[in-house]
Amino acid sequence: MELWYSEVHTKNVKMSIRVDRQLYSGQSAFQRIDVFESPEFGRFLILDGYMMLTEKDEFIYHEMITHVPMAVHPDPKHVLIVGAGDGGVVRELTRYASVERIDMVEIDEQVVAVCREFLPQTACAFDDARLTIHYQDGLKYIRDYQDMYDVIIVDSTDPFGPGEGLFTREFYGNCFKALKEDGIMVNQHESPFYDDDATAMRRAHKRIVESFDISRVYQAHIPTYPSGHWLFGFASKKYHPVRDLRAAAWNALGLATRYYNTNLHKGAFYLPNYVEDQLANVEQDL
Ligand code: AG3
Repeated sequence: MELWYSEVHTKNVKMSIRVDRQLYSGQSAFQRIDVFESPEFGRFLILDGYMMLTEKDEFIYHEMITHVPMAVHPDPKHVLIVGAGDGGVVRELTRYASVERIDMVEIDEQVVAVCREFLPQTACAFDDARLTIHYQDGLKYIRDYQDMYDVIIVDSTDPFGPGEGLFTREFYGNCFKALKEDGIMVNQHESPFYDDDATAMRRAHKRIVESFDISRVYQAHIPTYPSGHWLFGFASKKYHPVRDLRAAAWNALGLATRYYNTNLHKGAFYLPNYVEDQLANVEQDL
């Protein structure tokens, strides 16, 4: 008997992973949650049918969404994480001794509970004393804060379903307000490759450019996401993602990483022409 998980990437393309067994399936107040075990990718988490992470390639996503802003900001003490119920960003962030407080806003308490039980590889730092988890909609949470955070990391689902509000002008504007005068926001920024993903990517970029003075996009290779070519947004009030990279200081921390390094950091901001063209069109249309 063959058991396969498939994610439909376009109406003509799907990606399938052979599964040994299903570890969990449940419906929360917000979404369907599934966890599988597979021979190639280890355990993996699916929300509403979409791939969130696998044990084999999650290091790429979590290192790139966390270490890029942390290597630019000179003194990140207070960090907000939006979404991220699997704990991967918390794991990476808690490796920084300089971080004093982490607020995490996750809409779905059940995702955290399921990940604690079935995905210990990512959900391993939820008990860190610096962390406070707020079970709330990030869109609403952020309205109440001003001049509060050094770094905001938006680790959302795709821009439909529970994550939709995290791709709106209102949300980005409020992130700007919630950041200190030299704050940085990064977000998962969809893929430039398939048409529907590229449309979502351009729409997100347009809204971020409208809210932040400095707004660039960087890339990583994530095998289990649509097309494998994924983008992140870097939006900032003061620091440029490449010119203000503090490579020597970051390297002196001695953090062992499997994907991120400070040369790759610079390279990740040099984008293929077809991606630069999509971004330039958005910037022109403003
Ligand atoms: N955040 C979801 C990235 C989007 C994946 N999209 C897809 N498979 N269609 C990942 C959460 C990891 N902490």
